Amino acid sequence: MITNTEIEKRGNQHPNHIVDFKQENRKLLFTTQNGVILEVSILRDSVVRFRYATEHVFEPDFSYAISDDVNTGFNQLEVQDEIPEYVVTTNKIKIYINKSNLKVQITDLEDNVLNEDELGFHWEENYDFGGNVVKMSKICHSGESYYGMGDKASHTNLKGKRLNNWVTDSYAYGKDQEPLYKAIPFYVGLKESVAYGIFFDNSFSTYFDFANEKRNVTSFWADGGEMNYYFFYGPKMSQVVEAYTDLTGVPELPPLWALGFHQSKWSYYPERNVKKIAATFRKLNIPCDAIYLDIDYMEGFRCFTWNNRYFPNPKKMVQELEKDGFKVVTMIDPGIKIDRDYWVYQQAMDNGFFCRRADGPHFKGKVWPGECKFPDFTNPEVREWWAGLYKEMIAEIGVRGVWNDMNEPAIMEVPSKTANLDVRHDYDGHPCSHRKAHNVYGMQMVRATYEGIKKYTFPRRPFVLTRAAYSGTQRYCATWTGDNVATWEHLWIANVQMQRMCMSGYSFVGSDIGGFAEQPNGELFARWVQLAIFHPFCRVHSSGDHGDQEPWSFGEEITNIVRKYIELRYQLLPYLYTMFYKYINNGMPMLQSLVFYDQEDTQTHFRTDEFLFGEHMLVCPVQEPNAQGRRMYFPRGNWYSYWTDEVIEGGVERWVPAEIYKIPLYVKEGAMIPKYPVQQYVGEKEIKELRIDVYYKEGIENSSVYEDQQDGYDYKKGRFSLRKFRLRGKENELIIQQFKDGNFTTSYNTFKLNFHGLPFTIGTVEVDNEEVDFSEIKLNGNNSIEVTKDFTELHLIGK
Ligand code: NBV
Repeated sequence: MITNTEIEKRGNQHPNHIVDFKQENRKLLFTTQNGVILEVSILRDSVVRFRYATEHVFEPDFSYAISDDVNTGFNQLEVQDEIPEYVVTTNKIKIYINKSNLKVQITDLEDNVLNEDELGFHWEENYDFGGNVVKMSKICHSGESYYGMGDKASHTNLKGKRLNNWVTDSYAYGKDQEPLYKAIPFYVGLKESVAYGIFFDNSFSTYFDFANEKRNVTSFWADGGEMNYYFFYGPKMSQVVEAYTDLTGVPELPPLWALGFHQSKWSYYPERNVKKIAATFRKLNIPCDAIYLDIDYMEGFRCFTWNNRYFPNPKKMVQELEKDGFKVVTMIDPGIKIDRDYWVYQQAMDNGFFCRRADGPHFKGKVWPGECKFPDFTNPEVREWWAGLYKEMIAEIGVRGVWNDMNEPAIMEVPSKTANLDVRHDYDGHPCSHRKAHNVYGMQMVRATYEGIKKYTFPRRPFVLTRAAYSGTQRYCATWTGDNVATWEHLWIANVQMQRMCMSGYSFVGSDIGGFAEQPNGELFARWVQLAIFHPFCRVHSSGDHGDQEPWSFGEEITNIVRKYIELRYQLLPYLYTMFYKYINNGMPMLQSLVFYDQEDTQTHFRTDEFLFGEHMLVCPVQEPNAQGRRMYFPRGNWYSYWTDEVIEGGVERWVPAEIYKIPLYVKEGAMIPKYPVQQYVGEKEIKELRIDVYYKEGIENSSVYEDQQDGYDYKKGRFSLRKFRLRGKENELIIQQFKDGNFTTSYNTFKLNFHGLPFTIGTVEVDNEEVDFSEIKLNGNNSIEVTKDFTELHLIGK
């Protein structure tokens, strides 16, 4: 990688003084004497886009990252022409633009600096490829911290790191290895506990230096394209992440089964083996919703074909598995085997759908089937064709989900591991080379896949999984973190990657549980499951060239532990589904790093291990062998031990017990945690009663439960049930108010409320202001009651 200092030596150019200013509604255009134009667009009072042109010319404005449903609108926009700068004021921030050098400083309304240019925008002509290397440098203040950036396998706080976004097949990657599978050029800065964010929307290879090369400078640059970034002001991290998530979009609700436990391996075949695995889950009563077919189900690795020897009747197999509660998910890769007798190859050839090299011939690369050609998924016509290819697999055979692998694209036997940089792409009508399209190639493939699955699985909801991703890919699919390794270090990596992805707007994410490469021992496998049941996507996957990696592969003790945790995930499904609902409706990440949870407590700024699962559960995985416990930090507030109900006052680091069967797990006081009974798969049982664990608090706390049909789109027509609870505890009383929305009728009529930590003995219970008989509500000491789901106010009064 070239260093900043080297870059600076090589003929950097900088904007000089402003000679012209124009305002076009929400766009402000500042032109310098040497031909730089800075376009400042106000999207919201706290969201501003900065875009720079050189030689007076902007590129056509086009991005794959930005969602169609971005919220825009602001309350104020004023521009003052002062000396020595222009001052742009919104309802939330001020932007100072220096007239002599175009440098930008952003402050809050009290003039506290949020972010300021060091050199600011500068560029270097790229004589090899044309265009510019575009650069931005910002001042890094002492005590400033950085978070986000997708799947980086580094400490949660990125200060001191240099990172590269170039989507890469990174088999058996290690801690701090760069680059990895995703390109998410978005970070959250935290300066004096005030948060802002920067999203550098540029699909070329991008680099970020967080005070690595120079202690007081944070910079980012790209191999080409435009300096085009969005600035988000908090002051809370949650506001920054919400705004980024709003800009780049969210998925629709997944079918609930997609949040169950999934089992995968490279590869389960023939059919007999697939069925044996499925039957063992049921025999051992270990819940499971999906089983995956890796590349070996295909005929000679040809996508959209089946190997008839291994799978003589896929439709029948899929149906039988489905009856037993298993959904089948199949793999599809981008490489299409060069084979004149293969219909997919023929169609792509006939229609000119394959990518070409600069001088005209098709781009060829070796992957599993041997030599392949690669569809140009950045062409909308190609995407439509690709979506159509799924018809048979989904609509006829009944496969319920698809995972797109190798979509970086990964190419074998070449040092770059990917397509040649001169390969041409349509880029939705903005023709370019692979240098620009590489980071979005996988995203556009999985987008096409998503369109196909969505269409053919209708009226049910699609489930799609991708390995490669650029910002915005979260709109289409879940993702996993690629080929990890069965080591304790990778358990640590999985934990930070999930938190980081959630902070980067991409919550539907999981790791290969137990590790993809190499073989975990039982202890590592159990510890991994204990962590991963708290990850939004929960799947065991392994490379299969070593021992087995099913829940029962490590002896009875481990099987029992693993079963217990998978059961816990199934009990927590309504809580998890509600987390998903909040993610897509409020941009709330499903997992929260401690710094996100409480940015004002500086103790949290460098924590990596502990995280919040949803709003109310605190998890801290055990990440080393032979542990009987570990030290963990409790954020401020009071926390109940999930296992013993002991209450711990936060703001301290403590040693907590964590024998092999126990992960440190705590519940925030005041929380109401909804639970379903254990099921072997989603929908196995009709839910007759919703259990809610109520954790007493003196004071107020809000909780909610979102439910619907668990699949299909009726929820969009109002057939959902959203219950919001407001708990208010006093010394001798507990009041729970319920606010309902939506017109979905749940299958149960009652709640079973289990009380934790009630400080008084229940003397009277009132439902909607009327005292009820204890037999009616089945009062069980101080532990539980059963009440109608329709109450608006429940009142417990102590004796
Ligand atoms: O298709 C085989 C594997 C797959 O199991 C894994 O999950 C992917 O990340 N695939 C990579 C290709 C081979 C990797 C060595």
